[in-house]
This record gives sequence, C-alpha cells and structure tokens, in this order.
Amino acid sequence: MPEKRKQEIQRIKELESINLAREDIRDLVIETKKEVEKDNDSLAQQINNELNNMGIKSVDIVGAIGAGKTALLERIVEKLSKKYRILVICGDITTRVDADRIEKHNAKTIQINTGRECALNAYHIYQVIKNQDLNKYDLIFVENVGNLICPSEFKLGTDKRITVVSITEGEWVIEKHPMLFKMSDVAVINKIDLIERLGTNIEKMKKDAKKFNSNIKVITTSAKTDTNIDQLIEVLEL
Ligand SMILES: Nc1nc2c(ncn2[C@@H]2O[C@H](COP(=O)(O)OP(=O)(O)O)[C@@H](O)[C@H]2O)c(=O)[nH]1
Ligand SMILES: [Mg+2]
Repeated sequence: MPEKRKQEIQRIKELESINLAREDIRDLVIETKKEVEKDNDSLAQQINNELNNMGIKSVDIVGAIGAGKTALLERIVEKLSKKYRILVICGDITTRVDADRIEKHNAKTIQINTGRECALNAYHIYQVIKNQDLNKYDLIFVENVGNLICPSEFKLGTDKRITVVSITEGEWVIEKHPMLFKMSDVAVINKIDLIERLGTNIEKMKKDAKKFNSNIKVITTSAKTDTNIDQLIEVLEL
C-alpha cells in the first residue's frame, strides 16, 4: 500500500477514535485533540499573517447545508468582482458544484473535497495558498463544508468569519449552536423573502446570536431577491 494511502487511513482512524474512545484512553484522546487544535490555530495565524503581508483580505463562510452560503457568495462575488480580484476556495465532501456556480460570476475558484471530514481546516487552506500565485488576488473567500458543528473546531486564518443560517431551519437553530456564533464576526439570517410563508421568529434568532456574542453583527438577507447584500458587504468592510 502506498505511503500516502497509509497516512490517509491513519488520519481517518485518528478522527474516528475521538468518537469511539474507551473511557481509559479518553483523556489521552482529548489531550491529543487539543494539541491538534493548537497546531491548527498556529497554522491559521501563519496564514493570516501571510495574507495580511500581501494585502489580501479574507473571509470564510460557514453554515448548514442549504442555508444559502453559495447563493450569497454568488451575489457578493458578482458585486465585488469589479473592485477586487477574487479567489474562492470551496469545501465540499465530494463535488465541485458550488465552485462551478461561483466561477460564473468572475472569480477564480478552487474546490477542496474533504471526503469523510465534515469541515475544512487550516492545512487545507495552507495547501491551496502555497500552490497559488497570491499576487493575482486581492480578496479570498472560503466556503466551508455545510455543517454547523465541526467548523467551530478549526480556524482557517481568515480575517473574518460569517455564519449563515436561514429561516427555513427554524428559530431555534442559533440557540442550538452556540460555538459557531461565539467564533463569528457576522451572523447572517438568510431567505427572509420566505418570512410571510414560514412566520419564523427572526427577533428571537437575532437575540440568540447577540446573547452568545455581544460583538457579532447580525444581518438578515435574501440571496434570492438581493436584499441587504450591500449591507453585508459593508459590514465586512469590503
Ligand atoms: N427563497 C430563497 N432561496 C434561497 C436563498 N438563498 C439560497 N436559496 C436556495 O436554497 C438552496 C440552497 O442554497 P445554496 O446556496 O446551495 O446553500 P449552501 O448549501 O449553504 O451553499 C438553493 O436552492 C438556493 O437557490 C434565499 O435567500 N431565498
Ligand atoms: Mg454551498
């Protein structure tokens, strides 16, 4: 078996052991996990320094599957591609559907397929940026794998993080996911064009986001009707 394949399998085993750890080795597993996070954080810091030194701004977008991350990015890129040269890194377990959608709006896209991993980490981003001529870009967006849990463990080295939920997920979605909102600069509540039909309590969602993180900016958007996308861009200081 090739060395690379062996390493891949080892990595999968390590990841799964976190969930399956027996009680007698649980402390060791947890300590190891903390070390992995520390290692990830220091690489994320290195990425951020490198991007800042090159004058490149960066934002990552996390959120559940279907919340509208790609749709929002399509709108944002469409508006900002006149002003910036944009690279979008898309994380997905198997396809490049999102990258293809965004590329139509005048940005270079790179798809990372994570296989069985439920979030991008700093190593994924580092692999991409070290193989790119960064002189070609002014702005980098990262769309994370659709998930509201795993991405909270891994910083990616971007300047700002947006967490996207939509009103179709119900008014409890923010309350149930404190970690991501604690780690985010902006909370987007998307699909407000559907509010009359669904009657979701958006005020509760806004209050929950602020309760977890008093500094978070909360924006309600519709990627479909282009509502408040300019406001989102303004909050991102782009
Ligand atoms: N009505 C409505 N639909 C939206 C909105 N944003 C995204 N969608 C739809 O929701 C589905 C999932 O969107 P997508 O951007 O792929 O979500 P992602 O998985 O978070 O990237 C697609 O069918 C979109 O057209 C919105 O603001 N309003
Ligand atoms: Mg997407």
